[in-house]
Amino acid sequence: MTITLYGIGPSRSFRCLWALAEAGLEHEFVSLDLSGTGSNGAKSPDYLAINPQGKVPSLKHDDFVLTESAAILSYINSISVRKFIPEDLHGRAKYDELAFFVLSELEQPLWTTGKHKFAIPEEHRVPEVLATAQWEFDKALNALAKLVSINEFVLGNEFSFADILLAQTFNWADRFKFKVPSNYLDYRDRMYARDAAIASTARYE
Ligand SMILES: N[C@@H](CCC(=O)N[C@@H](CS)C(=O)NCC(=O)O)C(=O)O
Repeated sequence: MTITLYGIGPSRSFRCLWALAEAGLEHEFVSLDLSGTGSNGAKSPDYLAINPQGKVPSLKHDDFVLTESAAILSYINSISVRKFIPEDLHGRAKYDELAFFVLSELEQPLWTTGKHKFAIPEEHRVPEVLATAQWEFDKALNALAKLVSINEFVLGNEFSFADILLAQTFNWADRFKFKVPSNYLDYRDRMYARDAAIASTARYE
């Protein structure tokens, strides 16, 4: 069984690196250049055959290829002996709810900022949209506070992959200089102090 994760530094691919480390699954990490078209370029023909959008992360498990960070976390959980996503009906549903919320609501203002600052071609960037991003992020934070209360972990009393999704997104917001409440940053710090997170950070630093 060979697992390869394609990604780049502290991007969404960190979610998957971290999850692989929590699960103790051996893997190779291939660091890509996001705009490159040559070898190790995310826009090279070889990589586009794996991920037609030329995005990261992508996971290859023998011949099986999977994209989308949250789907990759679910897959890692499925092949891991230890489980990191609740298995009971309502626990799993609450995990999905939070995962979809992070991807469709919380991270969107961050991604909008990234796209309009550097990720999309200059002629398509709209600087005016940046001022709206913090407002949208605050709105999502208010919704998050109604959805879950974060104690030691975000779902119940155990670490789950929901903690990876949420802590990595808070970290992303902090790196992008968004205002993040201090209790959420404390939670991010606690999660990033886990052995698996520290070991995964060391993979790209
Ligand atoms: N929904 C995807 C988003 C993937 C994504 O947009 N990744 C960014 C890096 S974090 C990327 O590859 N950007 C390069 C590009 O848009 O060309 C996921 O969660 O995996």
